[in-house]
Amino acid sequence: MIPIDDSPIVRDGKSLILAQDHGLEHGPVDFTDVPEKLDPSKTFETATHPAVTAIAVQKGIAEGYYPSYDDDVNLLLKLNGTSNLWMGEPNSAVNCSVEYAAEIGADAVGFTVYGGSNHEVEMCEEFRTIQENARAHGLPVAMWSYPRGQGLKNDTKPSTIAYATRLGLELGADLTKVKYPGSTEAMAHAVKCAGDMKVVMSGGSKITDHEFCSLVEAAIDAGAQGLAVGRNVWQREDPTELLDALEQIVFEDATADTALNP
Ligand code: FBP
Repeated sequence: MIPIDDSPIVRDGKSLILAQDHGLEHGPVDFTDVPEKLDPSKTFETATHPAVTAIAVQKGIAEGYYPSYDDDVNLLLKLNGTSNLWMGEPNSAVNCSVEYAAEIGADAVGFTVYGGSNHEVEMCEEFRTIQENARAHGLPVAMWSYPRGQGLKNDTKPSTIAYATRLGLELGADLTKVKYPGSTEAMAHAVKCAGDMKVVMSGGSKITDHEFCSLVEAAIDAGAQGLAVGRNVWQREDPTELLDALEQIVFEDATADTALNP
């Protein structure tokens, strides 16, 4: 097993993952205000910013666009995903194997688990296969740990997020991505529940630069090892300034105020 700290998706123990799987997860509606970003090469360009340690995309996007960026961008390939057209209990179809991810040059793989869903058992069993195959290929595994389902009305409750990080640790993820539970204290508890596994904060819908950087600062202060962000970066016309600030907050422990007003 290769320690995740030796993986290219980690720099100085931290990660800043740029996610763009929204066309599948949410549908093209996320691109309404930024139609030019429907072209995935724009997000691959953004991922060449030095702050970004990996881009997280689905197989079809990776096949088409990653070959032009494989020297400049690290690839975290999502191996399952679901669309907003699916109206059932949360579930996510496995749409790529670890073997194929390795073949197309992935540096890590990602997998969503909806703990608490009526499909939790099959998702955890699928995760087992992915995790063991990833170990065999020397690829780190990132879990999108998003407890949700008919019995879970609040998916950012502190106890739910603490359970989400613990689930990642116990199932063998190297890094687990969770939503921000609303306070530094709650995030610190969720990080503690994760043992030696890395925890990164999920982005959420777009807010102002200052609001977002303050949230990231709070998560880092709580011990999180970075973030996996989508809309808050690529929905900006030019995300360079925000990425400059995030680089300082994530990797240099700067505050949101100093990072945004250098
Ligand atoms: P955002 O930063 O835009 O929230 O993206 C992170 C992410 O995990 C994506 O990988 C995924 O498409 C999306 O959030 C899922 O969001 P939701 O909470 O609506 O399922």
